[in-house]
Amino acid sequence: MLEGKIIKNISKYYTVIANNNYYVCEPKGKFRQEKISPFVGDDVLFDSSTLIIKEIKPRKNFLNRPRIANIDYALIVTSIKSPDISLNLLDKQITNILINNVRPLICFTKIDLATPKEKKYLDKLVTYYNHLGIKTFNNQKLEELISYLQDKIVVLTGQSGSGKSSLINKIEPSLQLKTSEISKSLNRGIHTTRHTEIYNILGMWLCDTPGFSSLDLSNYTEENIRMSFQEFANYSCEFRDCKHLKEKNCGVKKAVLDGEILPSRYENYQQFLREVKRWK
Ligand SMILES: Nc1nc2c(ncn2[C@@H]2O[C@H](COP(=O)(O)OP(=O)(O)O)[C@@H](O)[C@H]2O)c(=O)[nH]1
Ligand SMILES: [Mg+2]
Ligand SMILES: [Zn+2]
Repeated sequence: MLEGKIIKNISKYYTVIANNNYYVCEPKGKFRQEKISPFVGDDVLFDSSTLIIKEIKPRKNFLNRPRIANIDYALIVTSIKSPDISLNLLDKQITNILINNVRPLICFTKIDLATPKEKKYLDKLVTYYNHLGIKTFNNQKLEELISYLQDKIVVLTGQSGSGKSSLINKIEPSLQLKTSEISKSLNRGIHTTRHTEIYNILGMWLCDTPGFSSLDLSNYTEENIRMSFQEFANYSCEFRDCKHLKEKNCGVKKAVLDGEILPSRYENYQQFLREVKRWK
């Protein structure tokens, strides 16, 4: 038996790296009966002669969208234009990532396509999210990103067409990952990347994933959502269990009016709560 890490998955085949060798394995049949499936990032025990994965080691953390386990950071790749920035999707990803005990980072892309006005707006966002404790980068100055991510396992997430594969190509051009132009009529990306794979480049473990256009929060609780809006904890409300909705003397609502909390953050919070409630 060998121990290794899954770095790639295409249908039922999992590529495991162990002692610098690659093994293309399949999971044992029993996993299927038990409704367990290995994730890219899983540390596994496998039989190197039959190439069957026998055991999945306990996970430090995992995400279901994209599917990945044992990661240090999730880098949310967000384009300013084409596709246009969606603060709703950005906040939703942050919420999803934080609830699953993964640390979010943001990498803004396509700043070259932004108008001066849009760049100003971006500066405001950068300041806000940095203040929140979420480090932000852009794909123009990659040195900063590369030094921050040394020895880390990082999954790239974000909608199709936001520039995930292009970012990895920029760091390691020899990979030549497939990228594609976004659809002009839909202003949306095409699902070019079809599988999840971790690349070991320049001292980082970067995981490219297929994009997605929607993310479902329905498995979470109202409390999960509330905790994921970490800046809200800086304000005090009259009621200790204030949901910051219709309550009187709510510090969060006051902070929104005072311009301390971004209106988009508060709107997204309300929307995510509605999404969670709808299914309860
Ligand atoms: N102008 C501009 N285009 C970019 C940038 N980053 C990526 N692209 C383009 O955006 C399209 C989608 O990129 P891709 O990497 O396939 O996105 P993915 O779906 O997130 O992997 C491609 O045509 C890229 O060339 C950028 O910073 N500026
Ligand atoms: Mg891609
Ligand atoms: Zn409140």
